[in-house]
Amino acid sequence: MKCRKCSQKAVINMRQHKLGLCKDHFLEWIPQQTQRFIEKYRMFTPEDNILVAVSGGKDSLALWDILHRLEYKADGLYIGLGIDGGSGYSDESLRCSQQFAEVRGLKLIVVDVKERYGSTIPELAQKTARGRDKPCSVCGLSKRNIMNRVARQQGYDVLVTGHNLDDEAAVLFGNTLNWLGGYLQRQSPVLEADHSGLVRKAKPLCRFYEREMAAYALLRGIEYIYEECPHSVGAKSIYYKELLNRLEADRPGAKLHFYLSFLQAKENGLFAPPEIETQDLKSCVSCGQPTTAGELCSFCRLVELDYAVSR
Ligand code: Q46
Ligand code: ZN
Ligand code: ZN
Repeated sequence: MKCRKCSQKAVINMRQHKLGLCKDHFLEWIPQQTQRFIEKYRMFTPEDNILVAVSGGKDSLALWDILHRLEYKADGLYIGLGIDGGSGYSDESLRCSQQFAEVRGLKLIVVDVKERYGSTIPELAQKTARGRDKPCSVCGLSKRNIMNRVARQQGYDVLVTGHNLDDEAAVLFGNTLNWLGGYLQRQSPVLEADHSGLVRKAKPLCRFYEREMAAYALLRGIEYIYEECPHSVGAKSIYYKELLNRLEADRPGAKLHFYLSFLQAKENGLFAPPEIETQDLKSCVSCGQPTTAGELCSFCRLVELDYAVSR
């Protein structure tokens, strides 16, 4: 297969676009497309201060690299979860993130959950009924709270994450299987801050396939952590990704079509407003982020509980 632009040997064939590209043209195409998505969904502008949520994986580091190449003002935020899993997962992901930032002279903010809140994510999860078997819900809740807090406190205009099309299509699939109206309503390439405690969020890679991001990271020589978090084993999202990959193998472009036609349907008003009206939300007395019940949000309740236990 030849590159469509220069007829040299293609390094990637993107069947959904019927497009093959050589290394140089592929590495040019990705930032061009990203810029197109940033503008199309009005994610941010060159004046904005951007905070990139960095995990040390290929997607978040590729995203930071692309934004840097596009000359956006983008700092990184790494959250140390304290997950070891026998392989030192968190240590290795921190090392990849720090090395990436150092080589490019970029600013990386590091928040270590144990240092800041007294317990690692697996330890916090042990203190809740639903987190005992799997720490993912506690982990997700904690990451969201910390990302918002850092972005707001340090004056960032937007928080960006490296979710790719495979991630978005798998979430969409799960939400559709269960017809979760509120979640479907909120799933979007850009999410406005609809509460004073929140920061606006954007996903500039949401239209790239995972394999395109892997190819980009590899061809750019980005050193990232290959291993997935040990707690992701058996996650529903992985099962949904496998199902969608089977569909994609038979019908190239099916995943992209699923996601884009969802966005279109939403624009056409298919989904009802969120189940929880934002005016019903209160502000957490501790961190200021939205909460539906009580004075403290779920995250602050969790870490308060932890302080109480460790005192
Ligand atoms: S990091 Fe955290 Fe994921 Fe690991 S514990 Fe679960 S949620 S799987 S993105
Ligand atoms: Zn070429
Ligand atoms: Zn709170």
